[in-house]
Amino acid sequence: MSLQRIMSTAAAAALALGTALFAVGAAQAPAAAQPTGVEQTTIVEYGPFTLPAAPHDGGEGGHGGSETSGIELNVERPCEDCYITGFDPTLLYEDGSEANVNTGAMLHHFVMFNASERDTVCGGSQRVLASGNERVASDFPDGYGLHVGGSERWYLNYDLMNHSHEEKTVKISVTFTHVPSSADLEPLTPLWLDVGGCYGSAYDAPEGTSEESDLWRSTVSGDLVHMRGHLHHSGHSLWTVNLSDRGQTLCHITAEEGGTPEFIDLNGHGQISDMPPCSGDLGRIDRGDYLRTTARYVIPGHSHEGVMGIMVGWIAED
Ligand SMILES: [Cu+2]
Repeated sequence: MSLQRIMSTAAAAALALGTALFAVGAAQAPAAAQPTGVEQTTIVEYGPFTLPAAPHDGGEGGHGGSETSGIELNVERPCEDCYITGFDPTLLYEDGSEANVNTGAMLHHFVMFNASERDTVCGGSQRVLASGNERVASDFPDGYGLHVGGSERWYLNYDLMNHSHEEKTVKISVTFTHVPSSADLEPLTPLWLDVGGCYGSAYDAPEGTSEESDLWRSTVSGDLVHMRGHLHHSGHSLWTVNLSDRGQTLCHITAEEGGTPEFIDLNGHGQISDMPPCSGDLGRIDRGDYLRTTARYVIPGHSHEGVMGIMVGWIAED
């Protein structure tokens, strides 16, 4: 395993801006001011991973890709005794250029686990954050952050694909923003809401329009402030409602496919290029509430094996 922290800098501009905003806030409304400290940006790279050349052409129902998956233990965290305030994942080639499906490489998905905390929904190691090839950035609302302790251990589960006929070497790169623990933010707890339930995220979606749902009875109370989703190719939309609160929609995300040329694969298919997160005051959740998460796929002409529908929320517990 080779991990590399490339950069850890306090951006001068952010420092100046943050200081100015705090000064204004303090002067106008001292009681409501939320000093967040100096926000730092740290890029952490995971890998490199070598992806074998695709074994055959994608033809009749074949994807023609090679798949590389695994687990890396004790991976680097962006900071210690801190709060993560946002993360922006991507996949890069060794030379630092963006690796996407137009040149063969696909970030099928990765999941970061914290072995020192228990997952609220399924038990086991806590699923902290994740992304698929849509590589959407998450920025938590002001005043909230994901707390990272001093000694916790993280590990990474990755699943990468290569559709080109050449071997590719890639690395997962995550740009984190974070502040020290002294910033005293409201800590966020991840809620991994998976239509596959707790025993496996992948399921087979039939031809045409289909929906798959899962129900979770909340074991926590608090304010939900951010949600992001993950679907595979032909995923149409994903949403979570609180059935115990008149079916209130907490977050509804419609996927975009092939929005920019990097997301058109070598077979000419558009892959998911955007899944805009929900952020802000998304709703209140009480212990015992039933949350239902639903994934909709619209697949013309054939079925898809091993698709996913995952909504990850972050809640500020009472
Ligand atoms: Cu996936």
